[in-house]
Amino acid sequence: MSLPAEPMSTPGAGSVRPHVTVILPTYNEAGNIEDLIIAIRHALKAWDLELIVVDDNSPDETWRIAEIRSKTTPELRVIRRIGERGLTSAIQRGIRESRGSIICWLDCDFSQPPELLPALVSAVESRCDIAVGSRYVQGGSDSRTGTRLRIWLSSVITTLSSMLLVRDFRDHTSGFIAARRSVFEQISLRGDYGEYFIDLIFRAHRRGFRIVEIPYVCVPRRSGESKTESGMISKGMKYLGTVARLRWEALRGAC
Ligand SMILES: Nc1nc2c(ncn2[C@@H]2O[C@H](COP(=O)(O)OP(=O)(O)O)[C@@H](O)[C@H]2O)c(=O)[nH]1
Ligand SMILES: [Mg+2]
Repeated sequence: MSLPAEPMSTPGAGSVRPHVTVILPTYNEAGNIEDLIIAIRHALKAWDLELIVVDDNSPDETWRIAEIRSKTTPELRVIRRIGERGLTSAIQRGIRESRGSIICWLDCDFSQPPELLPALVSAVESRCDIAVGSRYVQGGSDSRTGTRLRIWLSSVITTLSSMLLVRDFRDHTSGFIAARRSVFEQISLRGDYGEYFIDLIFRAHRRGFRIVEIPYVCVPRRSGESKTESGMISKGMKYLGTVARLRWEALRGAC
């Protein structure tokens, strides 16, 4: 995978390229996107920042709100994908378009607090290659009230991933991350939806990247609806299939 090579620049050092890129994958986040952009800019005001919204032509016109905001926000770019859908490919597109030395992304619904971004970015600057916002290490939790099925599936997937893939890692479906650009020069995201995260963490671990988890409290989304709740069984099966496939690939020495 070819990404433009990028030496680590220092924050605020007048670097030509931004130091930190935050990718915002959106589908029907009209009620959240503007406040989220404001909150991220505020949280990361000490860093040279690039924001990339990747929206899949949302019917609620999230892309339009972001485009209007971009006219007064030079660090914000909006990619509106027409005829293409999918969380994984949206993030991968953002990675491809990014220029930062550190690349981050998070859910665009305020369930993952933008206030944690400085801690994730600082961890990557000082002590690891990948920092993950985690609900399942001490100090973290998930206060969302999902359906029983969702909670059960999530705990099965997390437990199996820790048993079969990366033992000392907990939040295999986090989706809240900051990582060095070099990680994505070696690994491109695979999958359709949240299972890409299980795949990314396992392959990064196998390649020797240092990964740390930083606790956060996941809260209910501020506005709009979850995309995971629809088609939960088929999504859950894909997650479990990913765990099985990675274990199998590892046994064969194929990943
Ligand atoms: N671009 C894009 N973003 C998506 C798609 N599906 C979900 N998202 C975004 O991915 C993030 C996670 O989705 P969300 O509905 O919050 O899932 P949940 O947290 O598991 O309930 C949110 O920012 C969504 O707007 C998609 O097909 N395309
Ligand atoms: Mg969410």
